[in-house]
Amino acid sequence: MKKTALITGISGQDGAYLANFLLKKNYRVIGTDRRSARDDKWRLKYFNIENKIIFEDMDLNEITQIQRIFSSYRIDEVYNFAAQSFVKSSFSNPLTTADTTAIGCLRILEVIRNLKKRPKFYQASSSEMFGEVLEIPQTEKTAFNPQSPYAISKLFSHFITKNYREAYNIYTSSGICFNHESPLRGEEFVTRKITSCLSKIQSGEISHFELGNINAKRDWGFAGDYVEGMWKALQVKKPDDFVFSTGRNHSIKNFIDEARKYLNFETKWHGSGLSTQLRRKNNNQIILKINKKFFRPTEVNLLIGKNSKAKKVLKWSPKTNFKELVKMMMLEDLKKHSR
Ligand code: GDR
Repeated sequence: MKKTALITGISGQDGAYLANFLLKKNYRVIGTDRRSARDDKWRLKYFNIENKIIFEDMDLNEITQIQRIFSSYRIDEVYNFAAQSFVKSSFSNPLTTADTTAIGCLRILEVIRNLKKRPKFYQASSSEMFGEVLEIPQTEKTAFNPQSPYAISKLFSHFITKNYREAYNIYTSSGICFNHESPLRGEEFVTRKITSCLSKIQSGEISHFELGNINAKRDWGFAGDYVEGMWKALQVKKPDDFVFSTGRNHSIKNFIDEARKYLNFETKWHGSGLSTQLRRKNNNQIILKINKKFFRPTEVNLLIGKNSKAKKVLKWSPKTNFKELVKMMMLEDLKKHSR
C-alpha cells in the first residue's frame, strides 16, 4: 500500500526537496499552503513534479481547514514546514509569526490528537532557537536562548511537539535544522541573495547590492541532504529530537569570498565595519555595500551544530560540503542570468 504524506508549506524550498524525495519513494504526496502562496509553483516545476502532487488549501490559522484535510485523507506522515520563516520579518510581524509558526503547529497537533488513527508528525525546528548560544557546538541538549519572535515561536512549537509525544504518546519528532540552502532558496535569505545578486552584476542587470551584518557565522548545509534526515526521523522506532547540521560554520563574508571565485571579473575588499565594500579590481566600481537597514534588532552571531545523534540513530550525515554548496548555487544563478 502506498504511504501518504502531508507536507505543509509545499511551495517552499524544503517542501519541494522533500516532495521530490518522497515521490521517488513512491509516496502519495499531499501539499498544502495558504491560498496566496499557491500560484508559486516554480520550485516544484524545477523537479517537474507539480502534476504529481495533490494540492489543498490549508491555512494554519484556521483549525477547520486543518480538520477538513485530516478527515478527507488517511495520512501516514505529516511534515510541518509551514511558517513565517524569515527571521527579520518576525520583528515587524510578531503576531502573525506567532500565530502561524507557534500556534499553527499546535492546531495541527490538536487535530491529530483527536484522530483515531494518528499519523506520525515531523516538526521543522530551527537552530535559531539556540540564539545567542550558551554552548559551542550546539546539540539536542544545549539550552535555548532565542533572539527573535521567530525563534521564540519555533521554540514553542518544538516544546509542544515534545509535550504531545510525552503526554499523549503521539509519534512526533523534530529536526533542529541548521541553515540549509540550495538553488531553490528564497532570495530574501542571505546565501541566495548573494549568489543571485553577484550573478546579476556579472550579467549587467544590477550594478551593486547591499547586505547587513556580514560577520555572523552560520552552519550551512544543502537542503537536499537535510530532507532525507527529516524522513529518517519518522522511520525509526522511537520518536525524538535530532540536530541536522554539518558541524562546520563560516561567516557571510566567507560565503561571499567563496562565491566571488566563480565571477568572470576580479574583486577586492575595501574598508571595515559599516564602510566595508567589495569593488571590481579593474575599475574600482562598488558592487557590495553595507546598509544598516539589513541589521536585526537582536542578532544571532554564531551557530554550529553537532550532528552525532542523527549520525548514530538515523545513520544520517550530510553529503554536500560548504564549497560544493556555494558552487552549486553560484553555477545555477550564473546560468539563470547569463545572456
Ligand atoms: P537565518 O537566515 O536568519 O539564519 O534563518 P538568513 O539567511 O536570513 O540570515 C543569515 C545571517 O545573515 C545575516 N545577513 C543577512 N540576512 C539576510 N537575509 N539579508 C541580508 O541582507 C543580510 N545581511 C546579513 C543575518 O543578519 C543573519 O545573521 C534561516 C531561515 O531559513 C530560518 O527560517 C531557519 O530556521 C534558519 O535559517 C535555520
